[in-house]
Amino acid sequence: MKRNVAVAFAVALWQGVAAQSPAYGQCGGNNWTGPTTCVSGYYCQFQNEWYSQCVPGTGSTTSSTRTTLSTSTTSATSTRTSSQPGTTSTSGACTGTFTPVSASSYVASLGVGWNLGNSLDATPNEDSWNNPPVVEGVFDYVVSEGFKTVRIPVTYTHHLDSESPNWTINANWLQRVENVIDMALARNLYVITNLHHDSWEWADVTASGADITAIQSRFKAVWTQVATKLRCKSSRLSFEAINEPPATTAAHGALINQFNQIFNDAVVATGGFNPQRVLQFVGGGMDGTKTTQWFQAPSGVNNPWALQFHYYSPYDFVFGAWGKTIWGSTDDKTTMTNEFSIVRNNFTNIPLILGEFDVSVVHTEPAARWKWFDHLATTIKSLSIAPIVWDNGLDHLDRNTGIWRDPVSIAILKAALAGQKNSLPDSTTDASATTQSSSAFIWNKVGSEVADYKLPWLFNGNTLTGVKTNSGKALSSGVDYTTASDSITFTKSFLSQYLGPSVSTGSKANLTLTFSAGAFSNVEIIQWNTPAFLSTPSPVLGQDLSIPINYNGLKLVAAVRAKATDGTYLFDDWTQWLGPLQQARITYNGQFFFDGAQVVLKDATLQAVKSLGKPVEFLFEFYPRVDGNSISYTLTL
Ligand SMILES: *[C@@H]1O[C@H](CO)[C@@H](O)[C@H](O)[C@H]1NC(C)=O
Ligand SMILES: *[C@@H]1O[C@H](CO)[C@@H](O)[C@H](O)[C@H]1NC(C)=O
Ligand SMILES: *[C@@H]1O[C@H](CO)[C@@H](O)[C@H](O)[C@H]1NC(C)=O
Ligand SMILES: CC(=O)N[C@H]1CO[C@H](CO)[C@@H](O)[C@@H]1O
Repeated sequence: MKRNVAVAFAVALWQGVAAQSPAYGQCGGNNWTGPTTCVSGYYCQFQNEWYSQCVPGTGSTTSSTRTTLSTSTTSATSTRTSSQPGTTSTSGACTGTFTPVSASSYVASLGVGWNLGNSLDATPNEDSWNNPPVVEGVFDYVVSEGFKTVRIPVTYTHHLDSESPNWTINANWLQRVENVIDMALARNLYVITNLHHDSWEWADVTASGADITAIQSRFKAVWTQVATKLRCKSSRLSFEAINEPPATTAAHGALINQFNQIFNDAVVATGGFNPQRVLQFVGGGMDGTKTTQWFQAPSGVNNPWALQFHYYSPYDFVFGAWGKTIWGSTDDKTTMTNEFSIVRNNFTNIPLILGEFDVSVVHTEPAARWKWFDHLATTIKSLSIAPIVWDNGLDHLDRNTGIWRDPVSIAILKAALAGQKNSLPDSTTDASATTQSSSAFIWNKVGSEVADYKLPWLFNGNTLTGVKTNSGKALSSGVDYTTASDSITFTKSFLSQYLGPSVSTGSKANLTLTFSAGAFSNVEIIQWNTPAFLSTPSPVLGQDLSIPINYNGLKLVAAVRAKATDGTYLFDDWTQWLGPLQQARITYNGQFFFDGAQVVLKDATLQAVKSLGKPVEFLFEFYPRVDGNSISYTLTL
């Protein structure tokens, strides 16, 4: 949501003041020659000997002498009711301790990190999207899974008491943010917090007519309040300027560099422990390419600082576009290695944090996904980049139950960061393939006799040390399975407990495989048949079309092909140049999605069928991705 009218008004006011300092402006400090009083509604608050600032309220104006500081500090400290560390008085020094740390040692301590995504950053409220309100227990789940760091993104836009000119953040919201950060700090986690969707809600420098001066003064006002609230927290807390600020040109990139400068100056000016806190700067867009092209560090920075960037590449695999369900060829790996090396080589001496990356368990094939996580983890480990996995609440931690939905990916990250090699199920990597295999599954089709089942395996120097079923039974090597240098074979006698020509369809067992080093892995045993639609509802333009389905096996759609009966592609004609598994395939989320009970064609897809003016055949394809494991649905609108 844009508020261009309001911010324009803020600028007019800003420029109109001369004798008094503006909202959040400086009003005192050593060698300060400017105004020492504030505009109406603000008072001049002592921050440190170099800086006093106009903050909202009617508190008595504090003189900027050392003597006043000592007095007010003492009285504030003595009247504090709790001894909780890291609290602050409005005008005084901090209680608690702060252990200064260099940015490189900070980054080296982060271990594997997790994002509390779609919570405090959700809009308008914490529970408006897909997650329950944050409770302490969430951080216990995070600690017990082995994470050392949480990134807590926060959107402030919808939590203001007043907008222009003072942008006062609601006190309850600021308190809520502090409380959640305290939950994590109390568990000795490293914590990173930021301004999150503010980046596109009001701080978008690419928006037409964007008033840059107004955006920047608001950015300063918001950071000043956040940093003031958190200025006494331990050195485990780090501030990140802003999440993924939109930028499409070098000029935008230069503006984001100014944001970093404003952020640095505003945070330092709040005093407390903030002039020593680790700060994280960002480049326009925050992806590796734009960051290397445009990022320039702010000047006069005395704080330790790191550079944060994000990675969601390749787009088609990560976001389920155009039938890209495989990953892990030599080319795929080389591309990823190069993308990270370019960032590292542009910033040889700068501590780097990968603040977001992820491939979703919701729509990707596990063997391909695990290869992606493993190559990412080993690459960034070799480049000393700290990883913080994105989690919107649907991908990794179920925040209600504490269940990690893809524990293998997390184990892969942790083991690779610890310098171990991971053993992985092999899978198809050739982009010209016509079928896709995956050793993350043992399949048996209804009607087929069970036989020994060989899974090609990438041991990566490790040996298989044990296999257990999800009911806890240990398998017997040589009886239930045998291993070779590049494969594991499960025997017919073992598999016959679960599978057979007339066994009902569905997931029958999960096997946990452990190795001499590295992460554990998982093989799911599935009896399958071609899925079937339970009904074929009539499409209604203006609505998504949901088709109930019996998956008859794994509840995962691999891809959807959309072609008119005369061969015309519904979308993206150029996909004819891709491999046979990708031609005419449409894109997850924007054009279709699915859950355990239905597949859904988005309204945008129905509209495209209508404007094409021809019957379109949708071919829904499933795993195993072999000929015939698909169902067709033809739509005329
Ligand atoms: C913020 O500005 C508005 C509009 O000028 C004003 O009504 C309000 O009292 C101000 N709030 C504070 C806390 O200064
Ligand atoms: C820096 O990044 C650019 C891409 O933005 C890349 O072309 C260049 O090779 C990188 N420099 C180094 C030393 O890797
Ligand atoms: C195996 O694990 C998958 C993924 O967590 C789950 O959906 C499935 O129900 C499990 N199968 C069994 C038999 O527990
Ligand atoms: C940069 C500058 O002018 N610094 C002066 C600030 O004021 C002190 C006295 O309070 C001087 O000693 C500095 O030279």
